[in-house]
Amino acid sequence: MTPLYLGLGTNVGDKESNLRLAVQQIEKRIGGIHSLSSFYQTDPWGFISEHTFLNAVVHIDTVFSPEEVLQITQDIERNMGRKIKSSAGVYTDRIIDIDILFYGEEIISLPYLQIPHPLLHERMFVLEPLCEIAPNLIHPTLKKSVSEIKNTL
Ligand code: PH2
Ligand code: MG
Ligand code: MG
Repeated sequence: MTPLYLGLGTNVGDKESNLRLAVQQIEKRIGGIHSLSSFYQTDPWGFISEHTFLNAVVHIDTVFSPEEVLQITQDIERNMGRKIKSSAGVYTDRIIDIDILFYGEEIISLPYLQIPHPLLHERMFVLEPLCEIAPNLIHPTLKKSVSEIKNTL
């Protein structure tokens, strides 16, 4: 079993239901929920939209590989009705986005999969919920705890 941290975000539809449904699907398909943060209302980061976000972070213990987790999270996104994926840093409104933040202490740098998430240290909408459930977690490449990273942002 490997500790897996996923970041969840939604900014259209019934956002609270979207997060709850995503968590339910994650539990069913990826592994038991170790902890779930509160839901945080946040302003769109990196793009302009009239729709605010609801963000959360979940810690799961999983038997699946990082690639398998990616396949499953993308399948959950598609099943929940996400049609357009953001690409090349151009973001769009979404029903649900599930991002892999950490997979144990693994460092993966593939064109389609980067772990730890390459932007998590710049995003308060990730660090705030992450700090709520895992303040002492060490970022495997920055070698700092999540709370240290948050406090210097
Ligand atoms: N996700 C993004 C880009 N901007 N802003 C907020 N507040 N929350 C998000 O989840 C988010 C974002 C890319 O996936
Ligand atoms: Mg994202
Ligand atoms: Mg994503």
